[in-house]
Amino acid sequence: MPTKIILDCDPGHDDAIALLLAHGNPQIELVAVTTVMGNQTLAKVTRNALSVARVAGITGVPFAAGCERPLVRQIETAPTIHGESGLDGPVLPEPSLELDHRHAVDLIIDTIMAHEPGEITLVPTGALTNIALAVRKEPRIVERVKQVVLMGGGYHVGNWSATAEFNIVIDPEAAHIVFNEKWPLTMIGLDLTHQALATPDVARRIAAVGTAPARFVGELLAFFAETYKDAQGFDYPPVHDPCAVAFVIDPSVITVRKAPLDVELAGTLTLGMTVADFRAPAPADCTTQVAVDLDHEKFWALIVDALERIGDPPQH
Ligand SMILES: [Ca+2]
Repeated sequence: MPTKIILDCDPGHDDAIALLLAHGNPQIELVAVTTVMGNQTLAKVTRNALSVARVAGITGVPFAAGCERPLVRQIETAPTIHGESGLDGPVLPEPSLELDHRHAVDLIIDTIMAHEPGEITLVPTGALTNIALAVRKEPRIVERVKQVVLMGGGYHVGNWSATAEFNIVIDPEAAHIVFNEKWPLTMIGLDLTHQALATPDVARRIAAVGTAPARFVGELLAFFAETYKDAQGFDYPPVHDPCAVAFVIDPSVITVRKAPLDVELAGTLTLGMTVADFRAPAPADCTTQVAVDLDHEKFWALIVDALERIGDPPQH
């Protein structure tokens, strides 16, 4: 039985690859895709999600737009990493799917409540604004989801500040809500995703797939490589978001460590820092864990496999 996931995202180069992986892998059933502002404005990332759906040939999955600003703070986007469109590099096809009429928060709640307890896994790969509001509007979702596997944070590095990661620091109050609910939560942070580097060998293997979606990913990675080199000094770009999907597909791709987690809301140097308490032993009631080590070969093999399975979808 495939695992049913809701992907809550802000595409975003790595979100786009996460969406392709979720669609192409047979162990994942994508039951909803929701968008949140972040890498770019809500309008841009929502359009990007629908464009990627067309590239991937995704049909029959509801897509809904969510929050256009953080809970408390002003919107902050990342054009230095993702460009003006949020998905610069490839030509983005005109979307062919219609957006669901519901707000993302309602689509998330409806989807979780319409399934059996333990059926839905939440995979947030952007700011946690939609998820936080969903929890506040319908608290019963906490006990109904199987687990939350999110890309965000980091237990010893930041990228948007010295100590904080972008998805968390742009809406730290939302992250605080999500990290403090008693659901099983895995934080796939920068400690892990900085191991998911798209090396030249990875680019060659993706190019060898030879399909339109694989070329699309190649163009995303080429743009991402340039901005990551210029803005963050990386030799090869870290491809964050698909790591969360890969963990849902095959937990052996990522080594995890149980630790209580919280989000700093008051620090002048540490706002939005995700603080992991590694003092042993972790308390018996601890429901959170952090990603530590990535199996680089297994991870990229999953991406290549998903692209091979997607093939060249008919365009309509
Ligand atoms: Ca993202």
